[in-house]
Amino acid sequence: MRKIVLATGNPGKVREFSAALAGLGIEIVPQSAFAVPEVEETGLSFVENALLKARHAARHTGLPALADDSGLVVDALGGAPGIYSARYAGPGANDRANNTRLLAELQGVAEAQRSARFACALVLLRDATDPLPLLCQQTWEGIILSEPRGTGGFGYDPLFFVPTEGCTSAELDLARKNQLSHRGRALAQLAQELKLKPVSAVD
Ligand code: ITT
Repeated sequence: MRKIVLATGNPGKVREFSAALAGLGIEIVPQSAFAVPEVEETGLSFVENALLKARHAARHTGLPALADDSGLVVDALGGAPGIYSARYAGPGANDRANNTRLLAELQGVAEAQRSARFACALVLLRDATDPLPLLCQQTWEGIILSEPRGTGGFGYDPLFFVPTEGCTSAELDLARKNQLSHRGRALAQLAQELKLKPVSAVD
């Protein structure tokens, strides 16, 4: 079985990755199993940060590494919180504090102006010096509510209303969220590419 280190410290992402990649004959090992220290996310785009995380984990473990950098892009806020989504309410902020700040920033903004999207850049490096990373990027459109709904998912899910489903992403079960979401669709794209590649490509 091919072993890939998953370069994330976010348990919500680990759940989604594991479900989406089940059945591909890949063993996904979270970087916590190797005590990989966190890397500073100094990039100015999702893809740059995903590369930083994947390269860091590949270097530490000697394994192929998969990383996601993702975030919420809100039109009325000029694209914020964007690449700073995890730390919107300050360094080390938790989901509740980030959601509180988002609601405060959007106070008084009418529903028609509350459009937003989740974005995900997914990177797979075969090793730390891989010159040709596999890269998949996807977005997911929604509207930011004025109060949270639902208990599933993580991050901004309770505020992210998905018009096509008539509920927030925190009200979707994990399988449905993975079918629709930025990360789920980037993972499906990656899975497709991996199936087309010989096993040695990620060994
Ligand atoms: P790692 O860097 O260790 O992977 P992180 O949570 O810091 O974990 P990011 O830097 O990619 O990850 O920040 C992504 C943030 O964007 C995440 O913390 C959430 O606040 C938000 N986010 C991304 N995808 C989301 C989703 O599917 N549902 C809700 N919020 C999401």
